[in-house]
Amino acid sequence: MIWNPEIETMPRAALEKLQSERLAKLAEYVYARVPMYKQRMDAAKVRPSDIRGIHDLHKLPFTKKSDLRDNYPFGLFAVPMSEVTRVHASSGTTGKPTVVGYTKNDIDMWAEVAARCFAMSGAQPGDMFQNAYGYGLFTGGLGMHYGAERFGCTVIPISGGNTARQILLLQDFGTAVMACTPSYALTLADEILRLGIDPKSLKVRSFILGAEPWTEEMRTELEAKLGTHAVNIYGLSEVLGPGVSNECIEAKSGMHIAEDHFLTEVLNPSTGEPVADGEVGEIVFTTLTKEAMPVLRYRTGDLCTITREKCICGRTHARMGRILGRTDDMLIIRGVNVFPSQIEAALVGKEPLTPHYALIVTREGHLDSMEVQIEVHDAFYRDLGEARFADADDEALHRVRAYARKSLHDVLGLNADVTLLAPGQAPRSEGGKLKRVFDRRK
Ligand code: DLL
Repeated sequence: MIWNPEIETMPRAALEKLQSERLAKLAEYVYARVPMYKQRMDAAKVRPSDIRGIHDLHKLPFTKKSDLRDNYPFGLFAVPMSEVTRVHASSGTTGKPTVVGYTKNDIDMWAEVAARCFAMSGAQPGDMFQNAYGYGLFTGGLGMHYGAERFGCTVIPISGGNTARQILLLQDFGTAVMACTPSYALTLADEILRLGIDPKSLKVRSFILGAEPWTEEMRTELEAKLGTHAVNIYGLSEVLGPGVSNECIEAKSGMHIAEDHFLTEVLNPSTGEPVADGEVGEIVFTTLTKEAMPVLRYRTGDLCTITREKCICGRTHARMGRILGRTDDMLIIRGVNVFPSQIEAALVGKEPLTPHYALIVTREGHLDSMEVQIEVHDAFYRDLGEARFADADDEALHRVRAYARKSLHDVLGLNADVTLLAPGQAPRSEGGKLKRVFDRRK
C-alpha cells in the first residue's frame, strides 16, 4: 500500500519542479524571517531571487548543530511564538539541548510523512500499533503517534522501557505493528523467547526501527526470532523527527526520503562538494515546507549513500542506505544521542569531581551500558588518603559517586556507572588527539 501515491510515485521531473518552486519560496521566506540566514546570504552575496530552483541550492549557506546552540533556544524560529504549537529538543553538544519548533502546519506535514512510513512498513489501517519510542522532548514518541493516528491505527502510547508490560500488551492487545529502537527490539525478542512464549502466538507483523544505527545482521536475527518484518526508519529533530525516510517492506533496501519536503544532498564532509550517487558522504537536508524552523542545508553528520534507482515498490523518491558512521564524535547509547562534550559540561565545577574523564561504552546482549571514569580533585584525594580511596565501600566515595551519577543524568538523561579515579589517572593528551571515548560495542 502506498499512502500518497500521487506524491510518492511522482515522476522525477515533476518532483524536481515541485522542489524548485518550494526552494525558491523558502529562500525568500528565511531571508525575510530568520536573521542568521539573512546575514549569511548577505555575506555570500546571495539574494533570495538568485535561488530559482534546485540547481541553485549550492549557493545557499549550510546550517550546523552549532548554529542551533548559538541561537538557543528560539533564535532560528521563523514565526512568532504564538504560532509555535510545539517544541521538541535533543542533545546539544554542551549541557544545553538543541531546540526545534513546529507550527500547526508543520505537525500536520509530520503526521503525513509519518503516515507514509506506516504504509511503507506494511501496516494496515485498523492495526494495533504499540509505540515504544519515548514520549517527551524526544521526537520519536509523538512523531510516530501522530503518524499512526493519521494512518488509522489504534495507538498504544506505552512509551519506552518496562519489558514485562511491553510483552503483556503485545500478547493481550494483539499488537500488529511495533516501533522502538533496534537494540530494544532484540532485547524484547530475547525476553519473549526466554519466557517460553511462542512468537507465533503473537500478532505482530512489523517492527519499525530507528533512532540509532543497526545492521543487516540485526534485522536477520530479529526477523528469524520473531517471524516478523523489521524495517528501518530515519529522522532527526533538527529536520523533523522520525519520518524523514523509511524503508519499504517490498524491497527493504534503503529508506525512501520524503523528497517533496526534504531536499537531499550527499556531500564530501571535508570539502562540502557533492559525491556521486552510491558513494558514501554526509547527508544534508533542506526543509522545503517547514514553517516554524526551516533549515537550509543542515549538516546531519550522518554518513551514508543515496540511490535514485527505480524501486520495486513503485515509489520514485530516492533511497538512503543505512547510516554507516558519523562525521563527529556523537554516540548513540540506548537510543539517546550523547556528545562527549556533554560529559565535560556535566562535570565541570562539580567539586570534588574534575572534568577529566574516560567514557567506556559496552554492550551486553543487546543492551548498551556506559561507564564514566572520573578523576577527583587533588585535595579530596589527599584528605581521604590512598587507603580509603581504594576501599570501594567507603561512605564518602559512595556519596561522590551518587553525586556524579546525578550530575551526568541531569545532562544526558541516562544512567551511567561511575568509577572514581585518583588524580592524573584519566587519559591526557599526549600531543595528538585526546582519546577518552572507548566504544567497545562492536
Ligand atoms: O532519533 C528521530 C527518530 C526517532 C528517528 C525515532 C527514528 C525513529 P534525534 O534524537 O535528533 O532524532 O537523533 C537523530 O539519530 O542524526 C542519526 O545519527 C540517528 N538515527 C536516527 N535514525 C537512525 C537510523 C531521532 N534509522 C540522529 N539509523 C540521526 C541510524 C539513526 N541512525
